[in-house]
Amino acid sequence: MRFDILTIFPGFFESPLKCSLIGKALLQKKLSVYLHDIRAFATDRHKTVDAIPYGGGAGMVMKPEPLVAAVESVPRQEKSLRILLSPKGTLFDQKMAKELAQKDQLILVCGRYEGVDERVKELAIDEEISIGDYVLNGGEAAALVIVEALVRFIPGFMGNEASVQRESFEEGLLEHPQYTRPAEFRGLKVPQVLQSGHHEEIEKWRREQALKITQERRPDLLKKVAKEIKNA
Ligand code: 6GU
Repeated sequence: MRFDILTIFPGFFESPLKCSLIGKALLQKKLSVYLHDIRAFATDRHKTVDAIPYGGGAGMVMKPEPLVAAVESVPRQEKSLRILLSPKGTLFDQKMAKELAQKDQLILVCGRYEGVDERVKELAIDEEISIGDYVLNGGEAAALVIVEALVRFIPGFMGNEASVQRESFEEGLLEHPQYTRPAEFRGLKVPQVLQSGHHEEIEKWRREQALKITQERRPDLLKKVAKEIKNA
């Protein structure tokens, strides 16, 4: 899978892309990430990428010319999608991650300032995506979130394929509690059932715990699962 990230802060991505499983996958060429500096596509002396909004108001708006030129400079693969990261976008979730992971290439455009000129969306963007109901200074952190959520679907990325399926949200529920050794730590014991070796009982306990924590913290997810079952 190939990611092209368009940003005015390419340096933002350097360290996170070097670390951990993503860094390893990049070295192994299971994944490629190309960074594109939007400012390099500004044509004036000052390399201007933003300007004041028509109609007035606070903040700056990203100008259309450098942004559209930057998107158009990216070579396209067969199954490719151009995404604008913005707090006004469709909410990103695990279902969307799974769908986007089927693409060959994602072109991630990091919005900055108070927004981007609306015409950019018509000319050079297929989808607008938000990662949650809060405001970030720009789409850079959101682009990293999307890369990290998607690479987990690349075959061989995780090393342990089963864990992709089992984890939170894959079944629409939050994950059950986990324990490792020692069996007792500062007087706190690992639940007996997990030490029993009784696989059916362990599965039953985990299912109950997942339902309990989901009911407590995310009752909205339980409603979503119920609806999916009804519609199946
Ligand atoms: Cl994608 N961008 C910005 N600026 N803020 C956000 C966001 C994106 N998603 C949630 N908040």
